[in-house]
Amino acid sequence: MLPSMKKLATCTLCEAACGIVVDVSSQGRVTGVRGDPDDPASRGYVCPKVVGMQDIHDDPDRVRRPLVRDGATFREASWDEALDRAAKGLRRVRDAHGPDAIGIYQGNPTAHNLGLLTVGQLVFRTLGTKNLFSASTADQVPHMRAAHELFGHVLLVPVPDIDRTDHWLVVGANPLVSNGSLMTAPDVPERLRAIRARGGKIVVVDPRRTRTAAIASEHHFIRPGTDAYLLFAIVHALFAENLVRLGAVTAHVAGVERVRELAAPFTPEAAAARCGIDAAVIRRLARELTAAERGVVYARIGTCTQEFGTVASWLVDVVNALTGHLDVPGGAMFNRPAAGSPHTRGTPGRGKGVRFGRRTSRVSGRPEVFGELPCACLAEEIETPGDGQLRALVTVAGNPVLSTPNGARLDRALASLEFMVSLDIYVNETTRHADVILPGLSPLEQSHYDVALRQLAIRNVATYSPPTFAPPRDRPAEWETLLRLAAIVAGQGPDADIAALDDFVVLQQIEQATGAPGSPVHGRETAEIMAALAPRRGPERLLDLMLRTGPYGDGFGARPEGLTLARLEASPHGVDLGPLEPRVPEMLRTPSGKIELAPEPLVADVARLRAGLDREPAAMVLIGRRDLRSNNSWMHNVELLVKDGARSAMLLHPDDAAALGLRNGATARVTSRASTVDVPVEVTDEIMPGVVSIPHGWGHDLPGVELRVARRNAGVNCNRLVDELVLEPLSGNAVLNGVPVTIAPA
Ligand SMILES: Nc1nc2c(c(=O)[nH]1)N[C@H]1C(S)=C(S)[C@@H](COP(=O)(O)OP(=O)(O)OC[C@H]3O[C@@H](n4cnc5c(=O)[nH]c(N)nc54)[C@H](O)[C@@H]3O)O[C@H]1N2
Ligand SMILES: Nc1nc2c(c(=O)[nH]1)N[C@H]1C(S)=C(S)[C@@H](COP(=O)(O)OP(=O)(O)OC[C@H]3O[C@@H](n4cnc5c(=O)[nH]c(N)nc54)[C@H](O)[C@@H]3O)O[C@H]1N2
Ligand code: SF4
Ligand SMILES: [Mo]
Repeated sequence: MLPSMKKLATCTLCEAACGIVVDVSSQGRVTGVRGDPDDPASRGYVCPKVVGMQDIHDDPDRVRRPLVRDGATFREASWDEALDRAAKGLRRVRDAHGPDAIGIYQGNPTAHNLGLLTVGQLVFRTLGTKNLFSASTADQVPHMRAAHELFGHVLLVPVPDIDRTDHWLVVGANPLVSNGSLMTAPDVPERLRAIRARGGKIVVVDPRRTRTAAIASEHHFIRPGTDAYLLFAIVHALFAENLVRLGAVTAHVAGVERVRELAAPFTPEAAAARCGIDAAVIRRLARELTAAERGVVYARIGTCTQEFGTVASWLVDVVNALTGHLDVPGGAMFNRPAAGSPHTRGTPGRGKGVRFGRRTSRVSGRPEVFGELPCACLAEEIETPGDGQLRALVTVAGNPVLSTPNGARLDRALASLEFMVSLDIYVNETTRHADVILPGLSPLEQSHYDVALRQLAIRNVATYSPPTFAPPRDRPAEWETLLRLAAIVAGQGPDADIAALDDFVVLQQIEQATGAPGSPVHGRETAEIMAALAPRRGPERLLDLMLRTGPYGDGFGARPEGLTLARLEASPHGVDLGPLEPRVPEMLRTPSGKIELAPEPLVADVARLRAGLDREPAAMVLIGRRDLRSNNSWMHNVELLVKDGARSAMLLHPDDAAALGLRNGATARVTSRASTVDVPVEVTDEIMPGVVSIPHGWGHDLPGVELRVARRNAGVNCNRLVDELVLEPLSGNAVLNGVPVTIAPA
């Protein structure tokens, strides 16, 4: 008998990427999952969701064999049969209607999956469709758009240096519960405690008194959707009171005068009337920010998934710049990711820029952003007949029926598709519509390096985790499944040479590196680099290439002390590459080589914001929320996390409850432009009057959903209420927060 073992891994369930120790019994079963005290970033911390790593692995409902549709239900099939059917279905649609008749929707776990993020992304391109959708347009695209305009690259989203700040203004985020977002910061509780312990201040601006607000020095209610007014008023006050200081970045900023002009109408008094925060408080927030030696503003979902999301995200960066907190310790800083990034390659300090809206969506003419169309347009693109209609869909690690606006409409639209393939590990609200489900692996059967989220970490850390368990022989990794699927779609038989395709994928990347003037391997022989990467394959080979050509890499011999995947393997707890360091101007990729504080497309949207100043706000609006023991839509099948039932009640202020005649526990009927839902009410003064909150990700009671635990605690899908027709114009992002609703007793 084998002895029991402890295996090091990374929790892939949220952005924090905590290091974990998995206890494995002699029978090969997981007996426990705990924090790894020697992980340089997470230092032993884990949150309650970590049980999901074990539970999902063991979950009897998890899809382990391919499923193919058989009338109204699914039956298990061999990989050969399922792949053949998937490929035939996609080919049929492509041959009849062209490659753009196939859509791809990628969900959030893609960002936590090494295979999907590396090989996967390159394979999707081979399907040749321009109809790409993802959860990003229900999430962070406004931040990316702003970062792109100001700093020249989508991944140059500044990260709050919370380990060194003494003044943290948190707007529309609840990091104590979400564990941080666009801010890879495991163990938020301890990091927040440390700010307070060193005499620092935390100020939270949120329509709800969240857990983060509760431990903050100060909390202000804000009317949903009005963050841009607050932030502009702070800018106004900074100029009016002569408090602007650009500090370290002074020589590199363009557009300051333009920002001053733009801020003119947004006096603290005018903003106060819209956002509900006193003018005197707004002025004080401005003064305190500039006075703080190490201060930073940080905003997330509440500020970006709303009507003025891109402008608000931009203004966060503007306030950080104007208060001298950009690119300095304790302020808003830029990561230097070990696995490389376009902003660690190419010509330092200057870039080409990207054009937006090179094409628009077919039905409602929404501009593309970063090559994608808004996920809110998915249903109309499927439903609307005509040239270019979407007739097939591939979903990858996504559950848009619960996650994207007007879920009920999308649900109907998916049912009307000619063909659908889902790469997923559950039969859920979305994948139940598929003709073929190709299962991925359990989180403990996959290796991990967080190619995406380490780019936004509050500390430069590089960690590689091998799989805890080798997947069963008959279960390929998702990148292999994708390569095979793409090969068969392209016309190769079921015995397509996956190894050759994998070689082809990496060769292209090597050629890019050897051809790039700034690269440490510039001018070297492709074959030499290829040989140095042997015998690795798939994601590991691409990762090794990225690490070795990255800013700390060994450059394949150019810097022998540098980082390689082998070195990470020899340091299983992770390699600490130190705190964030100032990077302006070297990281800038704007065509001007400046920080563009007043970029034209954002400036143009200020007129819309101004017009909003005089608008009568809706009497009642809906916002979302997150819960510590829930993760978007897909962890409600974990018994330990839902044992007290669904937590999707609607929070309602006592004054509103009294006016509406609704008592705690009563059922309310909530109506929006999109739909009507009935939802239980929780009366609480933690929510501001005129605002209700329902979390997303619930609503598991649809027919055909094979999630036994989740079905028992189905909850309500708040995205049935979210309007798919109202999008933030600059980013195409869904407006998830601030949705006008009317409420009555059910
Ligand atoms: N109203 C409202 N709506 C929201 C939000 C909100 O705040 N309010 N938040 C938005 C945000 S920020 C996000 S990120 C989106 C999330 O939107 P989605 O990404 O569409 O939804 P998830 O719930 O994350 O679904 C993840 C899916 O991936 C599957 N999965 C998990 N692991 C793997 C794997 O390794 N491989 C494969 N192939 N599949 C896997 C799960 O079974 C599940 O089907 O929701 C958005 N929707
Ligand atoms: N436990 C848990 N952790 C998660 C997730 C999860 O589902 N559960 N999801 C993960 C994902 S995909 C993401 S993107 C991150 C998100 O991370 P966060 O953004 O930190 O998460 P939220 O809890 O959605 O916080 C948004 C806050 O904005 C507030 N809000 C709503 N509207 C407005 C507004 O108009 N203005 C302002 N100022 N505030 C507003 C809400 O009340 C809420 O407190 O969390 C990640 N971590
Ligand atoms: S915070 Fe929780 S869910 Fe997120 S990585 Fe850490 S343990 Fe996993
Ligand atoms: Mo997200």
